[in-house]
Amino acid sequence: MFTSNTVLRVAVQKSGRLSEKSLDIISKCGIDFNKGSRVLKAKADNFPIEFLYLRDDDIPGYVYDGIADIGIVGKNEMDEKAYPVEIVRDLGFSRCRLSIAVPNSFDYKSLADLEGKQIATSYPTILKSCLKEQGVSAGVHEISGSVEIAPSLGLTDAICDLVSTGSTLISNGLKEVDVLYRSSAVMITRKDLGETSPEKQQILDRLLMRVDAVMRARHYKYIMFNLPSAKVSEVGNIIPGTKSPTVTPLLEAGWSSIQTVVQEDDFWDVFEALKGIGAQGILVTGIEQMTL
Ligand code: PRT
Ligand code: ZN
Repeated sequence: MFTSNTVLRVAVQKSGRLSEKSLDIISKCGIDFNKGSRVLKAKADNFPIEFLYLRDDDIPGYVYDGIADIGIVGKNEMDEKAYPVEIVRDLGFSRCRLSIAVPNSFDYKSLADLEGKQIATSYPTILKSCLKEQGVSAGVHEISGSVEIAPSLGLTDAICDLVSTGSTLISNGLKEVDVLYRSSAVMITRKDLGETSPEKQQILDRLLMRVDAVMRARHYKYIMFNLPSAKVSEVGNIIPGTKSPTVTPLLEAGWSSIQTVVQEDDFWDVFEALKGIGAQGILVTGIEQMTL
């Protein structure tokens, strides 16, 4: 289908919290590549893309400079580096928040309580912009790792760090008191990709079509069950948005087999309601890709 030698260069994190899920979404798009050879770059076997394996901090800059055409990175890293790149998709994984945390003994009511105080963070750009927005003047200490130990060392009064479960804060005697910003993994590209290379844009569009199908499928389950045929007309009331489930008569008279998709969030309600109208043999599977 693609006859030219043009390839789309995709920057992904070499090793860390984003790596596995970034490559997983690409795999589910039917793109084959050697997952074992994460040296610096690797070409896909059946799709015109090439991977660059990088530290996440470098991904926004490489995309902006045009060394990579697209990248998968935390939105926090993109906003911290502040390169004018464009988000083409929010991929929704590796969700976390950038929060203010203070020692348990600190009586914190609002950001204004940090006026004149010192805050340690690895995200000075985002923190400074939040402080400025709220009109709070505080000292910002940039630290590249183990931010959570800064208060116990006597270095700062508070920290501003990424939080997902909150257990790191608790084990360091800190409490999360304000969420400044929420993040998830995003796919970014440089703004002029389509103008400078229509061929690369075409590859990206094709990739995005597959990514959308994979992301849509994540929210649905495929469900199969047997039901007394007299109850088939009730399925539409139980499964929202189901216009026409597939209904196949079973050999046993008076019974039908039903196949349809269900939103993951609704699954247990649907399950109970189906049991309630006599459904049997309910089978549920995940869906890899799904188009509208
Ligand atoms: O080596 P490289 O530079 O590529 O990786 P890195 O060590 O800088 O990043 P990495 O792999 O730790 O994180 C990559 C991205 O994952 C981040 O930029 C975020 O977008 C996202 N992410 C999601 C997180 C977390 N959750 C997270 N919990 N990044 C870091 N953390 C850290 C946080 O800094 C704190 O130290 O985990 C600790 C808190 O976790 P909880 O669960 O105890 O709250
Ligand atoms: Zn990093």
